[in-house]
Amino acid sequence: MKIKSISSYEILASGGYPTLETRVELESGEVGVASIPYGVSAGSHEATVLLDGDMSRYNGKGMLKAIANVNDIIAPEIIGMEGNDQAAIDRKMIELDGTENKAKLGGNAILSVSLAVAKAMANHKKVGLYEHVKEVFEIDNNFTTLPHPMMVVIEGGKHADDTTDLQEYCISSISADSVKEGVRHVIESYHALKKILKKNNLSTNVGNEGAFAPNGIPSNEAPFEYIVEAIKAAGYTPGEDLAISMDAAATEFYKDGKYDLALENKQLTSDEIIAYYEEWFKKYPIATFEDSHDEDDWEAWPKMLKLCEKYHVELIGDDLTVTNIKRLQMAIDKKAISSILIKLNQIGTLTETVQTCLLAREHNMMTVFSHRGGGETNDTAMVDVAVAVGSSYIKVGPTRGERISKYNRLMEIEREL
Ligand code: 2PG
Ligand code: MG
Repeated sequence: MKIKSISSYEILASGGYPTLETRVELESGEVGVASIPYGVSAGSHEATVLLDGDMSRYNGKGMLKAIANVNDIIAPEIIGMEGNDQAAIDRKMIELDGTENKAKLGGNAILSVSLAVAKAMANHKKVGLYEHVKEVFEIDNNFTTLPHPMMVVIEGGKHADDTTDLQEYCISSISADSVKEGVRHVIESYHALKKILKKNNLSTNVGNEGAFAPNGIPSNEAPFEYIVEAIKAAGYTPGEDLAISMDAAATEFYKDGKYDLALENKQLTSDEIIAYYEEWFKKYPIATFEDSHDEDDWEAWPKMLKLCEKYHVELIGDDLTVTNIKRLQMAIDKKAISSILIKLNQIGTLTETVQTCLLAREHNMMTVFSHRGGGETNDTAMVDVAVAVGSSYIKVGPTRGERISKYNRLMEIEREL
C-alpha cells in the first residue's frame, strides 16, 4: 500500500514546549499519526533534536524547522513509496539527511515519519502496531512474555530541583505473572511510598516524570530505605516480588573527571564511585543499574560490570549506548554492560531501533524501553515496539497522562493477546 500524503505540525509536549506530530495517509485512506518525545538529560551521542533557536517563539524551542524538513524535504521523497517497506523508507531518510547523527533534517523529523508510516500500515492491516512491527521485521516472537513495569518512583538529578544527585529510583516487578498484576504491585508500593515520605517530613510533589521529587532529601541513599519500607508496607517482599532499579544518569554529574555528588559534597573518581555503589548493592534489593558512569568513561564501565555480576545486578547502558548499534557493539566488545535502554528518538528510525534490539538479543542482553524526561507525549508506540522485540521492561513514570498512557497501552495489549 503506497503512501499518499505526509504532513507535520507542532503540538505541546509534557514540559509545555512544542514537539512535532506527523500524519501519514496511505492510498487506502488509512492514517498513522506519531508524536515524538525528547529528553532533558539527553546523551551527547543521541540523534539531533532539531530546535528552531528562534528566540521570538517558545524561547527558541519551536519545532518549525523540523516540521518544514518533513513537509518540504522528506515528504516529496517518501510519498509514493510502499508503506510496508519500512527499511527502505528509513534508509531513504537516512540518506537524505546524510549526517552521522541526523543533524541536518533532525532525528525528531525523521522518526516522526518512520513511526507514522508503521502506524498507518498497522491500521491498514487492522493489526496492533506490535504485530505489524513483528511482521515487517520478521521478528521471531510468540508474545508469551510481555515487558513488565519499571516504574520511576523518586526522581532527582536534572528532572527535579534540590533533591538527589542520582536521577531515578524505580520499582520493578519481578514475580507478577501478568502485566496487570505487575502494574498493581508497583503502583501500590508507590502509594505506600507517599505516606512514608510524608512521615519523614518530605514533600510529595512530583517531578518531570510523575514520580516524587522530595526537596531536602538527606542523602542519595535515603530513597532506598523509603522504597524498601514502601514495598513491605504494600504487602510485597523486596527482592522477591519487587526490586529496585536505578538510573544514576551519571553523565549529568561528571565534572572535570570526577563524579560530583553535590548533595553530599563528595567528588569521586570512577573507581571511588564504584565502591560507593557497592555499599548499596550489599544492603538493598537492586536488580538493575543504569548509567552508573559518564557516557564516555569507557574504562570504568567494564569494572562496574564486574561488580554488577558479583551482585547479580544488570548494568544498563543509556547515554553510553543511545540505542545506536555501533555504540552497542562497542559496549559488547569492551564488556561494558549487560543490558541496554532503548529510546526510539535517540537513534531516529524504527528500523535502526529494531536492529539495535536484535543485536542485544543475539548477545542475551536485556532491553528496556524508556519514556523521555521533559518532552514526553501521549504517543504509545514505544510500548508496541517493546512488545514486538520481546523487551523485558518499560521504564515509565507512575502518574501524569503521558506516562500512564504507556502502562494502559501495555495492559491493553495484554488483554488482546
Ligand atoms: C533517562 C531518561 C528517561 P531523559 O535518562 O533514562 O527517564 O531521561 O529523557 O531526560 O534523558
Ligand atoms: Mg537514563
